[in-house]
Amino acid sequence: GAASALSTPSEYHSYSQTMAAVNALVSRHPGLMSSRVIGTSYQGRPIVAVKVSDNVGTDENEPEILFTHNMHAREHLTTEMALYLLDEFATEYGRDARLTRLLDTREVWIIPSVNPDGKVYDQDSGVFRSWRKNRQPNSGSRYIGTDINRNFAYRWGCCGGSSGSTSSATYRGSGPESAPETRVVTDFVRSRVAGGRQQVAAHIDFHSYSELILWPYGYTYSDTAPGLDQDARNAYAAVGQEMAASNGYRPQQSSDLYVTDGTINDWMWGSQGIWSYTFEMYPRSSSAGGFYPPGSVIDRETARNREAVLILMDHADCM
Ligand code: ING
Ligand code: ZN
Repeated sequence: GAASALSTPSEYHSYSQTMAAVNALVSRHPGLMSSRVIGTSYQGRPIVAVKVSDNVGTDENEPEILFTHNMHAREHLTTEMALYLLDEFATEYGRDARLTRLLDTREVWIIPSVNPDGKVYDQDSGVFRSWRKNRQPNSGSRYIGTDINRNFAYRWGCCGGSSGSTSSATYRGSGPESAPETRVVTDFVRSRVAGGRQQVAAHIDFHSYSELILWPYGYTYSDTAPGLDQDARNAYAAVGQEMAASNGYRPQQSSDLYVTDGTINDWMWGSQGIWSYTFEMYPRSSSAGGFYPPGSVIDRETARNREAVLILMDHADCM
């Protein structure tokens, strides 16, 4: 029945368990992984980025690939995706020839939780609350929170799919980058510019659910948007379809799903020139558990994206 398709909070790593698992992996693999606190959430929790590469202590002037997770509080499978990738890189480096080559020639950044306050609020009271936003109060309102994925500064609030109402789950915030968590991500990405060049070539923002691969722009249906000419559209679609062939997700431009402004994908592409995808993970529909599928699917549904991640890492040298 429907109840058996749902999970309990303890079936997923909590925020503190996630950080403990990350720290354990990093300390066991000091030549391959290092972590740094790139900023803090509204409530003061550390937001951590883990770098994975050979010679991890050196900025080697290799193409960089960024993976962001758990921007939306209730999308706990995406945090598990970060732990899966870290564990896979730690285990398979030096064993799997392709993965080893990719880590030797690229630098990977993983941010396991962009929204730690939201994750804690959703998970740590013993019952899931289906929370999406961060936990930042809004002045003059009793409603809490900004949708971080409507708070980015490229065409913020221009066009639709975000709300100006603090009670909405897609509240865009009082201004672009008004959420500290948005700012932590954008400051980090801007910090990767060296010699006038953005070193991050490619990015996936992991969400759930629907089993989709999305790419910019979200804010417009137009074929003639700045920065998105026909060649770029074709390249987005080609790599999107290649990744989708490996995981069975459905690939499409994000505005083909629905118009959204202020998303991370539009900012990454429109303002930084970074090839930026959203993965909407398992399940395909709410009947299989929605945001809270049973913990028994975690191994399968994270490993399902291994190939797609390696495909994007492979392409990053010509993006
Ligand atoms: N979905 C994404 C959202 O932020 C999305 C879908 C991402 C649409 C990027 C457009 C661009 O609404 C979830 N589940 O959060
Ligand atoms: Zn989401």
